[in-house]
Amino acid sequence: MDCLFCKIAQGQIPSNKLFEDDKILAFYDIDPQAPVHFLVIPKQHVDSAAALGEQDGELLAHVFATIARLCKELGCDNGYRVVTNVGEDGGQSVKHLHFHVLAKRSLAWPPG
Ligand code: IU
Repeated sequence: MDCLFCKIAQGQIPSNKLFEDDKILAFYDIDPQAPVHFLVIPKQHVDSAAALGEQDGELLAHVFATIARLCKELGCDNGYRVVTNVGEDGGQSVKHLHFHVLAKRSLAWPPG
């Protein structure tokens, strides 16, 4: 499968890494929308959040615990936003599940 984020996860394409283990990778977004903007992806390919099931609970807990830890380490003490876009209307451009983490500015709601 020709998937950009699979290649990033496998180290075939370089990224600005924040954290990785055998299950997930966190790296800075190349087009940051906030002073802190990183992505967290599962290393194993998942198309989007629409493909997640009950069996993925442990992975998701690990993703969110890692996000909380990284945000603490980065000093995002005033809060942060976690977003995952799904499909065309959701604004998903890369078809590999990823969680955006945005912080260090006040974020508007609702999104555009
Ligand atoms: P989206 O939710 O699928 O639209 O988000 C994809 C993100 O991936 C977007 O914020 C891009 O800037 C980011 N990105 C990246 O970090 N590195 C890349 O090589 C590519 C996209 I292509």
